[in-house]
Amino acid sequence: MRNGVRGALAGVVAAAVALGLAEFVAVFTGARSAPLVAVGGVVVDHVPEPLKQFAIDVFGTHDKTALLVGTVVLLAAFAALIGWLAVRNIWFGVAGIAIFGLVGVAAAVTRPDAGAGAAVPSLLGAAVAGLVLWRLLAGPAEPGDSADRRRFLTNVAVVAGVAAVSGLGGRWLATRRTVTEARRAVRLPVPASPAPAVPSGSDLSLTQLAPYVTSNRDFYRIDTALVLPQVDPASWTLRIHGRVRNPVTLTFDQLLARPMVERYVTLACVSNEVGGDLIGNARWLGVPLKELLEEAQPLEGADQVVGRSADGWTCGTPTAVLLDGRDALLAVGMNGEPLPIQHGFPARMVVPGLYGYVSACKWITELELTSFADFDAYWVPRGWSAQGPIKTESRIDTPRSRNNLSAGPVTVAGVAWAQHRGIRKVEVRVDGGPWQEATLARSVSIDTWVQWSWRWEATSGKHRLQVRATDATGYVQTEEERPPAPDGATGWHSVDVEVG
Ligand SMILES: Nc1nc2c(c(=O)[nH]1)N[C@H]1C(S)=C(S)[C@@H](COP(=O)(O)O)O[C@H]1N2
Ligand SMILES: [Mo]
Repeated sequence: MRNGVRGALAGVVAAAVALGLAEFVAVFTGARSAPLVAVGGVVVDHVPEPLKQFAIDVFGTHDKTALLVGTVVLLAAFAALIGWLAVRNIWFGVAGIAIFGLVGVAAAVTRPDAGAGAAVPSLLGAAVAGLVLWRLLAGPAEPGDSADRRRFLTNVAVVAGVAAVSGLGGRWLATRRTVTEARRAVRLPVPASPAPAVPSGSDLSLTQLAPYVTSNRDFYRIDTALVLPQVDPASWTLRIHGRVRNPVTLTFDQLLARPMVERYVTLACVSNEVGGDLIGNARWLGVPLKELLEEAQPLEGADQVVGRSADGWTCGTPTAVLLDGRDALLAVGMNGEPLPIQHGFPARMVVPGLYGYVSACKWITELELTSFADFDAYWVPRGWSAQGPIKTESRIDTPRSRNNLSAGPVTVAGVAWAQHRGIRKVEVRVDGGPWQEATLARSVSIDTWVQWSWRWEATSGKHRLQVRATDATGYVQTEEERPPAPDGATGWHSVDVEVG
């Protein structure tokens, strides 16, 4: 075996065992202290906006998996290079590993929620990797010495085995230490104010049309968390503090003991492109944020409520919006279940009419009253607006461009939304012709989206279908095409179809 190949192989297994052991140790020091997750977290927090949007566009909600896989591939390449250099001089190898170890340590200890042991996984991983590299490459290889070669490959296999066992073992232990059991044990109270019944006819039940109520399983997920925060309701508290007369701290039991409100609210992501699916409608159970804030008594000038999560993410919501009487909730239930872990268990905010990035804090642990002048929430320094009211939008769900259509009647249908204003009208046009009014289905309230449908007498050939909505304030959805940043995409959704 050539010395270069030998070095590269040694480098890769040394890196693998470092990551595997770190993964295992991180079960005890916190999932976000594992070097991959810590470095990935730093990348997520600092990646330039266009690159982030690109990742969301290409990988959708798999953007995080793509980041982790990409990091592993890059790391393997660097590890091979370090091993290759180490053959020339072992100190190159040691120095290379030390640098990677320090990067891991630096990332882990600077994460917002870093615990005392955050440096341990990277330190231990780097130490073992250094030792492994040194042992594997100790002594010059004899060209053509097959016993030596066999010994080397055996050692490589053993190290790879240790890497796999510790890494997979760590993963397995981590999945056993989730709050899944604690979540299952939660008994949600019966709402003092139940959600209105979904009127019949709200859901047209068409195959390609998004159902009126989105199931928890199908509900979109957007957040910066590379590993899901596991927040134990037994030790959870919500602290309402900052510019308040009367700071309040609530335990989960105290929260559940309060009278609860249940409401349908459609949540939407500001990153949603025109025609995109980062939107969903669920039945949320929770305590009105207005009541909690009024107990805390915001002081004069506290015009922003900052929601802060267990993993240090923040959003900033206008205090006035939370007090204006809309059904803004500190939610604990989603569609009749405790919040799924990925949707914020044990508690999150839900505010009708505002994009999620300014209002929907998951895994929430704090509400801090401050002002917009004094504090920028997570996405604001990254180029997004401090204010994020949801824009009036509409989408065509059926037909889709790949459908085989034949001439004659075709049902065109979709959803439209303008949360907390309500939808007054939806119109469709074909090939830039006159706008034709669609039929609106019923909906529970102005805080949810609404389905619409329109019967089209399709003629053969290629056609362009377009939709626009008018909200209850009379505002007509703009044709102007704008990207999601800084405060939500605009433009009309178009679908090009071919009728046979
Ligand atoms: N802790 C935390 N909460 C968060 C986010 C986040 O990154 N971290 N993202 C927000 C954004 S941008 C959106 S659109 C909604 C999405 O909520 P969902 O994942 O339950 O659909 O969560 C919001 N709450
Ligand atoms: Mo979002």
